[in-house]
Amino acid sequence: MKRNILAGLTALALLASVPADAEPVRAGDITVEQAWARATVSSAKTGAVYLTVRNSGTQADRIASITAPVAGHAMGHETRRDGDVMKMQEAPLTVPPNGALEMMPGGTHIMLMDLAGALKPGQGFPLTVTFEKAGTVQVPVTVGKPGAMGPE
Ligand SMILES: [Cu+2]
Repeated sequence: MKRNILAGLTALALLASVPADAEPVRAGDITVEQAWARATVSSAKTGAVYLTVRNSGTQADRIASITAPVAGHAMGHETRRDGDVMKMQEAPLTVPPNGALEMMPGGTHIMLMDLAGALKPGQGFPLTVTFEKAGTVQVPVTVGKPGAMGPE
């Protein structure tokens, strides 16, 4: 009996270490899908996560906080063209009612600050996202290639 429990726990641990394959995560009216990050070089202190949040409710919701074990802190960012230069600045992550917030390279994204180490292609990590209304969800993030333009 004890053996079986141990075997079960081992299987669970193995499952947890495999990057989850883009299963949508739901909380209330909110669905989070396709969370991915770009690979980074080891000297990089920042990285970007992209995901899509769908809201089936009649009220807007907003991401209040984001944490990840691979980063010191994380925040919403948007990329804007300023003349010939692309600049990033902090931005609210609002999900419109009966709509979606779609993050993508060159647009809105989640900036990971103070990375503990390089994000390697194929690696996975959990992102904890707290919505003002829907509450907290844990979203599996898969790391794509450097410069990837979408989830693989
Ligand atoms: Cu950014």
